[in-house]
Amino acid sequence: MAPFLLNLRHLHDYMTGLQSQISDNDIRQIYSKVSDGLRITPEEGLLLYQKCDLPLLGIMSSIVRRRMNGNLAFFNRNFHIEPTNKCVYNCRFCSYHKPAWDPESWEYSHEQMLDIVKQFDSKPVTEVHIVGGVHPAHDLHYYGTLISKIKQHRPSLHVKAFSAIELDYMISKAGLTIEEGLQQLKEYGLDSIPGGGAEIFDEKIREKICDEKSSSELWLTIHETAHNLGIPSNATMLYGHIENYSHRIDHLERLRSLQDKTSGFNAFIPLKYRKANNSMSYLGEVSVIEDLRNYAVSRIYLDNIPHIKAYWPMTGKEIAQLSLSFGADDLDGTIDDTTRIYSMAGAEDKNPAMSSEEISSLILEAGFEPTERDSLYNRV
Ligand code: V47
Ligand code: SF4
Repeated sequence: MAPFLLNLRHLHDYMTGLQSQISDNDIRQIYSKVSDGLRITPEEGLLLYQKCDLPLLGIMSSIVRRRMNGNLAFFNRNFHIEPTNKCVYNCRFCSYHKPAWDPESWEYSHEQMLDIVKQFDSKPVTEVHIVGGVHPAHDLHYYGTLISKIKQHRPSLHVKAFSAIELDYMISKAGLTIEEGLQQLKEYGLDSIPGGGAEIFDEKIREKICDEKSSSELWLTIHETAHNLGIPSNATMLYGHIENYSHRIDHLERLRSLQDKTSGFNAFIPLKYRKANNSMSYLGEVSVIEDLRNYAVSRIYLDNIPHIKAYWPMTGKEIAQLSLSFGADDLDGTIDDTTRIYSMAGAEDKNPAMSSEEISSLILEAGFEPTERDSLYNRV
C-alpha cells in the first residue's frame, strides 16, 4: 500500500476512535464548550480527568492553546540561585532540604550569590530565579539587601524570587504584614514571584504532605496581595502523589477564581512528584500519559491564565517537547547548571542546562515557533 493510503487508513481509524469518545454525551458537551470558547465547570473538569482519552484531550487543549498563544512556544534566558537548602520545614515530598550538620547542606553568602550573578555578565540572560529553603535566621531585609545588590550590579536583570512560603517566613520574621513586606521587597527590587509552595490546596492532603508550612489560604493571600501591588506571579501544582482528581480540580478552581479577581498570574506550572530521596518514595511516580493528561486538563480549565509552563529540568526534555501538543506553550529557560531541587529528587538530568539553540530546535521539531520572551512574556 502506498504510504499516503496507509496514512489515510490510520487517520480514518483514529477519527473513528475519536468519534466513539465524542458520542459520549458528557464529553461531547464539554468538547462543544471548549471549541466555542466557553468555560467548563469543576464537574466537567473532573469528567475530563476521569473519562476523556488522551487524543481528544490533546485536541481540546490544543484548541485552547492555539486560541491563547497561536503556534508560539516560549522560552527565556535565565539562571537560578538557590541561596540555601537549610529549611525550618520538613515537607514529606522534599528531597532537597537538609539539616545544617549534613554535608549536603549549603548556605551561600551575599558575596557568593553575587559571584553567581557575575558569572553571567557576558551572557544575554534576562532573569534570575531565586528560590531555596526557608532559612531560620534570615528575614526580609537580608533577602531585600541581596536583591538590591543584584540590581545595583545589573539593573536590567528581572528578579523573580521567593516562593510564598519563603515570603511568609521572612516577612513575619521582620515583624511586617504581608502587604508591608511585599511593598518593601518591591522597593528593594523584587520584580515577580515564582509559583512554588502551592503544592495541593486541599487542606486534608496538605496536612499529610506538608503540615507545618503556610496554609493554602495564606499562599493565595500572598499572591493576591502581590498582584494588587503590581507584582505578577506564577502558580504551581504538585501532582502525582496522594491527591486524587477532585483535589486537582479544587486546586485549579481556586487559582482560576483568584485570577478572575486579579489577572496577576502569568503562568501555571504543573510539577510532577519525583520520588528519589524523600519519605514518600514508596508511592512511585505517575506515567508520562498522566503528565500529558494533566497538562491538557490544566490548559482547558485555566482559561484565564495565559501560559502553561513545562518545566523541562523536572519533566526531561522529551516530555517537555511532547507537552507542547497538550496545552503547554512555555519551556521556561535556558537554565545553566544551577538548579538542584529536581536533580536531588530524581530528575534524569543532573546538570540541567540548554542553550537557546537547543531549546529552539526542540520546539521546531515539535512543529511550533520558538519565541524568546522576557519574564513578562514580551517577545525579546
Ligand atoms: O514548591 C519539591 C516542588 C517547588 C519535589 O515559578 C517537588 O517559574 C516534585 O516552584 N518532586 C519549587 N516537585 C519549584 C518551583 C518552580 C519551579 C520552576 C519554575 C517556577 C516558576 C517555580 O518544587 C516546590 C515543590 O512543589 N518540589 N520537591 C519533588 N520531590
Ligand atoms: Fe523546605 Fe521547600 Fe523543601 Fe518544604 S519543599 S522542606 S519548604 S525546601
